[in-house]
Amino acid sequence: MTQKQQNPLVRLWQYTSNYHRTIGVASLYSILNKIFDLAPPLLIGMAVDVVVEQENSLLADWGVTSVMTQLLILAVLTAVIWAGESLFQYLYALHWRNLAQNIEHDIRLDAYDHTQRLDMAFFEERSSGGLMAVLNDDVNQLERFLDVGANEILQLLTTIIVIGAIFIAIAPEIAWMTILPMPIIIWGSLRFQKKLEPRYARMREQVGILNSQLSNNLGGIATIKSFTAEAHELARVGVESNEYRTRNREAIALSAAFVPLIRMVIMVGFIAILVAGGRMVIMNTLEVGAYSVLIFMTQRLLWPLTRLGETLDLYQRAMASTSRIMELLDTESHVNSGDEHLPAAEVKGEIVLEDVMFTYAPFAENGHYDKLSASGSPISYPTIINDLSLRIAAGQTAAIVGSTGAGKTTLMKLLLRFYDITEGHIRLDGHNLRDLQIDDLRQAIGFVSQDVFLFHGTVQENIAYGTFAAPMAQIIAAAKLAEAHEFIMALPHGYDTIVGERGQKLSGGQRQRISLARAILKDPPVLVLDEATSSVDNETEAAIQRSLERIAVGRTTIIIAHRLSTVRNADVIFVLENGKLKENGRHEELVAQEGGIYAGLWQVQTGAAAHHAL
Ligand code: DGT
Ligand code: MG
Repeated sequence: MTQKQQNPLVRLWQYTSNYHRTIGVASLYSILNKIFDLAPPLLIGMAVDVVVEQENSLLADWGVTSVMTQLLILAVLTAVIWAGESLFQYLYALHWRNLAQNIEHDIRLDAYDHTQRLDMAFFEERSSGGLMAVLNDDVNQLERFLDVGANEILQLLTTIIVIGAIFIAIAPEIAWMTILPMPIIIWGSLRFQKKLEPRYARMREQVGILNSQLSNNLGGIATIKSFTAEAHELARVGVESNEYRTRNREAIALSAAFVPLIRMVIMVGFIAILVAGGRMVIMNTLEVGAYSVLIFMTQRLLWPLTRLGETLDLYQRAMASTSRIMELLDTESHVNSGDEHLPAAEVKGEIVLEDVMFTYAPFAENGHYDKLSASGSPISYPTIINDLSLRIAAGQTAAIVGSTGAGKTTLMKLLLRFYDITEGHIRLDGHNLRDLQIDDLRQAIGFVSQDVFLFHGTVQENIAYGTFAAPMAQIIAAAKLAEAHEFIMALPHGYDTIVGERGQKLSGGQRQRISLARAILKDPPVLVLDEATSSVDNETEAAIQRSLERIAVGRTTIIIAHRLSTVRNADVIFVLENGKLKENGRHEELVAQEGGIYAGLWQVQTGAAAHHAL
């Protein structure tokens, strides 16, 4: 909590503790480059001094009387200074840019890894577009700042200090004329930036909205096409894009005025020096050479100061980005791993639920979700699993049936600890799930999800996902058991066929079989099949059924299915209704129950009910 309120710059500094040395070195190069960069006006001053004063010049005072030698010294000095400037420019660019890349890389990996370990509930609350904006745009923003912004701030400070010092040394009487506008400019820039900041914030917010809309639309492209909603979607994107343009325009109106205004303020200082300095030269209280230095130096102030707005902007954005990245890194999971180690090889597979209650509550930063709505009325989140107790013995094949929305998938998500139950206990081989190391638990369970997700890549890579190093022979064996081998061989490149994003080049049933093969290859002690054969034809399903009987040997298998023919051979069937366990037993027992839910479903599915109705 306290960390969140911390200054983002401080957070960034702490975060980059590995790089403090490099930052120091890079800063030194930036400062040295600037000092060398500011030397040429001094050289011009000295050159004027040499040609005007000749034998009475400054260099002559130092013992070099010959004008030609004086010029030669200036030439050598110039060469050295320019070479130094170039060298340090190369070095600071090299250091800052590599630093930016390294820090960007670290933060990106850190933020991604932290994010992928956050609770499932977190992802329900946040749009993937919004998370992408942090993981991508904000990380890049930070890189841009480190790449150029940090250097510019350092060099600007160096410029102001060096020029101030030179002015005070050369002509203290009029130095204030240039120095005086400086605080005004900096104060003005900060004010300007403050005004600009909310406009930029509104602009960035709109970018996020626009991004999520675009990615959502691309994801739902088939729906858009089938409803011929292209014009509708274009209009919706148009509205958001137009809003973005408007917000940008508001920011531009202000930001475009910045450089012209700064120039006007500097102009005042410049004219003052021009006139007052010129008067001093005429009155012989100022050398011509010194006068030239003052004039040229004032010029040198202009450019970095006009960039002040941009630099501050870069800084502001980087800090806002840092805040968002740090906020993400500060987000804590509530589903945390236990300590008990239980290797998958030692799991027998007994699953026991005792009085389990569960509610999907929104993800809350502090672990306390809103119990009151904005208007103050209590929010009640529906109970999804209601006082459920059941036992699946090790090695059994259990089935869970029930109407849609009954909580079957939810139960499996609880088994995987995607969410934590609100009351009761779930045990695997007698271990409370909360006590187990989460990776151990998930490694022990093979989960074929209801919504299959395939990664962009080859069929082979998708089957080997999670096992990764599996030999080809095992991959093929798993594919054969999942009735996938045949269709895979018929694909243009067999196992090397690219499945496309989310596996869109395959049919629904093909995707299901690949995800089944993936779970078979994992060879887990507990196998969960959530509607794993809902999209395949009856014949293929029967074939998979036969393989499953072999696969189910020696492991606990949980099958969720609407098609009851799939589950009739299960050792035990649980009938779930609104999160409550209504019936349980073997198929024959349940069918025999007069007026039972299962018996009713069975009748509907086998067509017996149709006859009754007639
Ligand atoms: P199905 O697959 O249609 O046969 O239905 P089930 O039995 O698998 O239902 P399930 O467990 O997916 O959903 C039960 C209830 O929980 C339903 O009212 C929707 C809600 N629900 C499911 N998944 C989530 C989730 O991820 N977040 C929230 N907030 N609610 C969810
Ligand atoms: Mg489900």
